[in-house]
Amino acid sequence: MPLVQFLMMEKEIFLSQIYKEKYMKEINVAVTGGAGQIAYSLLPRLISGETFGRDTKVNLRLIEIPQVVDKLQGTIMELTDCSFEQTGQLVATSDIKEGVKDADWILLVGSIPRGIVIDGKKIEERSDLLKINGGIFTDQGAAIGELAKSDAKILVVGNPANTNALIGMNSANNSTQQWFAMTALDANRAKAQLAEKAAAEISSVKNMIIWGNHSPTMYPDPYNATINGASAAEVINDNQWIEDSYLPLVQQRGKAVIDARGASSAASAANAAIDTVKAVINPTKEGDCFSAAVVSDGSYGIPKGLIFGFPLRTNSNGKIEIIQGIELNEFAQTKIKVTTEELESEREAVADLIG
Ligand code: NAX
Repeated sequence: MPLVQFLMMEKEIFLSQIYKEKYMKEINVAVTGGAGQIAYSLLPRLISGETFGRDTKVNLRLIEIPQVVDKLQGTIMELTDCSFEQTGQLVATSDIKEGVKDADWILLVGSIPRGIVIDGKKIEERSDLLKINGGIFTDQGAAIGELAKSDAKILVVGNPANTNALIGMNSANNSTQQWFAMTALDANRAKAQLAEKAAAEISSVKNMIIWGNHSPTMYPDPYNATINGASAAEVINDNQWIEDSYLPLVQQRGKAVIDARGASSAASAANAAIDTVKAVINPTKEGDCFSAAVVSDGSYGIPKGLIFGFPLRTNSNGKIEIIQGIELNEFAQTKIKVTTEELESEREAVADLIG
């Protein structure tokens, strides 16, 4: 290589290093379940500049259970080999306190799946699952409340996501931090079905609201979703399809993916987590909303304190608001009642964990 070209390259590397050190913001992001399949798709996108911006260096803490934590060294090698300019420190730990200390964002992806055998018993019942994961989320919540930043944002992906978030938030007991449970995958699935049925571009589907629980009782609202500005249900004009095909398809999509792939949704789940983070940190465009479950303040008659899927927007000051004034027809009200009752019964099942 000619000397001049070599010197120019060296100069560029030197300048980009100076730029990085001088001007880049730095944030700390913690992810539990770091060795799991969702994390494998999620982690590179958190440190590539795509999610938090090209001017933000991301220090990533990967948290796993002690039996698995060594595997994270392989993940760290791969993340290092991506060679992203936005990558800061990469740490693997099984100590939740070390992981969440001074964290700006915490993605709680890890949880115990249905069907696992614990002490000779196969965990199938939702109530058992709630209790087992509840134990995890009390400890994680307490560590977050005490050690993460006062304006930390916490996104719960691990199922049962809403009630795990409820337990974590109550344990954290830190009112300036903000907890979310993920329903963006449900929203993306619903948008895709509506666009396909209407033979419309996916970009024309807006205002997709997932009401309630991230479970088969969720209500992916086709009346308030819009296609090119008009109600999706009106554009599609086929109530039978909405009731008999669309709703069950979206509500049962997770199971359909498992049946087809032999494993649960991972790339699309990771994508939805990235979508949620971006939606929280960037102002929401006029006429649109994003979907996530947050603590109910009583809006739409939902009992206070439940972690419930609402239509949300991020305002220009970065504040997250529940969008008010959405019309709910009788059909919607019946569906929302079912998912509310399910969340209330989940809250009842973990009453001893939320004080
Ligand atoms: P995997 O089983 O591949 O990975 C989970 C990882 O979490 C494992 O490596 C496990 O060791 C780790 N883990 C368990 N307990 C932990 C703890 N206390 N601290 C730290 N790590 C812990 O599952 P994956 O496919 O990645 O799914 C993760 C979770 O996402 C599951 O609960 C799954 O049900 C849930 N999902 C939630 C979705 C949503 O829309 N909210 C959709 C996709 C997914 O089903």
